[in-house]
This record gives sequence, structure tokens and C-alpha cells, in this order.
Amino acid sequence: MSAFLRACRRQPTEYTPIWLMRQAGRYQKEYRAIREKVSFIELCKDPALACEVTVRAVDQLDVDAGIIFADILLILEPLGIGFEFTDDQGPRIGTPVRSAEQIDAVREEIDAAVALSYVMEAIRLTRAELSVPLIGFAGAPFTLASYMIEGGRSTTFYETKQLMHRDPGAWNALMGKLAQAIAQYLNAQVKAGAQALQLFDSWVGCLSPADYVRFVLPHVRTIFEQLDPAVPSIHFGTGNPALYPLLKAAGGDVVGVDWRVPLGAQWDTLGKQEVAIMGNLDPAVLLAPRDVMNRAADVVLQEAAGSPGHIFNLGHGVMPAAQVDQVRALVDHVHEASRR
Ligand code: 1CP
Repeated sequence: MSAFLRACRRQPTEYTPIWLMRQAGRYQKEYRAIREKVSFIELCKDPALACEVTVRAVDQLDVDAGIIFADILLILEPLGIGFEFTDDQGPRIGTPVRSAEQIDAVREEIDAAVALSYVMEAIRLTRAELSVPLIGFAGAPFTLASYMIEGGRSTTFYETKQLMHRDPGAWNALMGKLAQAIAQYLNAQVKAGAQALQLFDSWVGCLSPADYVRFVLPHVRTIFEQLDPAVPSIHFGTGNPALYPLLKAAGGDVVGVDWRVPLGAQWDTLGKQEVAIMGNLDPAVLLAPRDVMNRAADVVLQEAAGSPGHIFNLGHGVMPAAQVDQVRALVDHVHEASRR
């Protein structure tokens, strides 16, 4: 079994496996060249191009896993929510969902294998070309709901929290529909060939632990309960260290943590015998001089202390300003410095 899949299962590996969130993207000149010809959505919906972009990131970086090129928002289309990607503002939802009537109109069930067949086809094509495991993914209900309700990116999440507190019934109805659709979508990706899954709850850190327990955790738990246990799952959240024990409780074989926590102490709190951990270099360190970056990576490796079950990653995605040779140098350094 590959080092990445073994680490997901907390089995010993000869070196610490590494992959990077957003390892395919604008920091690569080949990606920018493709994006001059096609829009982001066209790229996601073209399985051959999505496969090309996914495989190139693995080849350029020599990482231990690929992640299928897609986006967490693609599932909104089959749910009946129109959106577009703007070049400067990020995603924009046509009509934000803010009333009980609008939540009623969100579709109950999607057949992801049909509605998102282009993702499934991209997974099949990529599996045939990759020699490392391929990760499938989806956005978590809170993060997806926040885009639907805010209408785009947010820093305060006031509209989302307002709906949650004003009408818990409508909130739970929306979260329940999203959880069902997400579970169905993730299982369809496994059928198509995904060998691991990641649930991205990128913005859930804006919540208090008490609100996470009441308004989010039960819905996320239903997702993990429905996933095929033969395929390891990663539960990623950022921005709020107090939530990590709750993310673990909600489910997943691996908890993905950001740089706001010391990885070792966080892993001790979660239980090294109970869950694997992924993280957690600050992506900004990619912009530092190479020796500074390597020393920061060494700190992460020392925190993990070579314990089985550490997957090296950034605490969030590679930024567009990163340089490909620097990102590759990070991967090479982690492989060499962790060899046992
Ligand atoms: O060409 C472009 O400008 C598009 C930029 C881009 C890319 C490369 C977007 C728009 N999405 C993606 C790909 C993507 N998105 C991947 C696969 C690539 C890889 O990892 O190698 C994945 C896993 C995602 C997941 C995603 N999309 C998340 C969760 C991860 C995270 O960064 O927290 C989120 C929040 C999104 C929404 C999204 N899509 C795109 C943008 C610019 C955003 C963020 C907008 C915001 O700040 O709210």
C-alpha cells in the first residue's frame, strides 16, 4: 500500500507522505496558460483537461497523492443554485438563499453520478494515469451553506449566523439536504475510483464550539456514517483550534489542522492512537527564503516525532504567488528529512 494510504490508517511508513491543498492552480505557468483559453468552470467540466491539471501537479511536485481537479461549489448546480466564478471576487451566487421558502426549493436528492458525471469521468481518466492515490473531495455543509447564504465569500458570516439563530428549523433543513447530497456525491466519487476522501470545512472556524455542536456536528456526522469505511477520509477545518476535538468527534480517519496549533500538542489532545493528523505548515512560509522554509518544515516534522499517522500538508492552500521550484523543494525536503 502507498505511504499516503498507510499513513491515513496510522500504519508506519518509510518517510512522511506529503501532498498540498491547491497543488494545482494559478502558481503554475501551465495552469495559467490553460486558463487563458478556458474559464475555470469550463476547465472543471472538461474531464481530459481536469485530468491533465491533476496529473501535472503530481508530476511537477512528486507528491504522494493527487486531488481531483474540481471545486466544492460544483454541487450547487444540481441542487438548483446558480453561481459563477468571477476573476476578482471569487464565487458569486445568483440569488442568495436566505428564507425558509428558498430552502424548501433546494433539491432534496441529487444523482451525483449523473449530475456531476464530468467529475466522475475526470476521476476515471486520472486513475488510469496516476501512480499515487487519488483523493476525491466535497465541501462540508457549513462551508457550502455559507456561500449559498452570503452569496459569495465573507469574512463575518453575519447572514449565515443570522439564519442559523433566527430559524434553526430552516437551518437544519438546509444542512440536512446538503449532508445527504454531499454523502451521495462522495460515494459516487469512490465508485468512480477515488481512493481517499476529504471534506473541506474551510470556514467553519468562525463558529463557537457550542454552536458547532448544536448546528453543524450532527449533520457532518451523518455524512461520515454513510461513507464506505474501506476508503479513508480526511476532515479538514481551519481558523479555530477549539473545534478540532469536535471535528474528530464528527468523523474522519484523519483530522486536517492549520498552523495556528502546534501539531504535536494538538495530536496528543486528539489521541495519537485514535486518529491520524494532516498538516500544518503556514502556506506563507513558501514565500520565505529556502533555508527558512526548510527549517519551518523541520519544526512540523519534529512536532509529529515520526509517529505513524502524520501526513504532511500546508495548513491551507498553496497561494497563487508561490513559485513551483520552491514548492517542489519543500516536497523533496520533507521526503529527505523524514526518511527513517
Ligand atoms: O483559475 C482560477 O482562478 C480558479 C481558482 C480556483 C482553483 C484552482 C478555484 C476557485 N478553485 C480551484 C480548485 C480547487 N478548489 C481544488 C482542486 C485543486 C487542488 O487542490 O489541487 C479544491 C480542492 C478546491 C476546494 C475549494 N474551493 C475550497 C476548499 C479549500 C480551501 O481553499 O479552503 C473552497 C473554499 C473553494 C471555493 C473557491 N473556489 C475558487 C476560489 C477562488 C474559492 C475561494 C473563494 C473564497 O475565498 O471564498
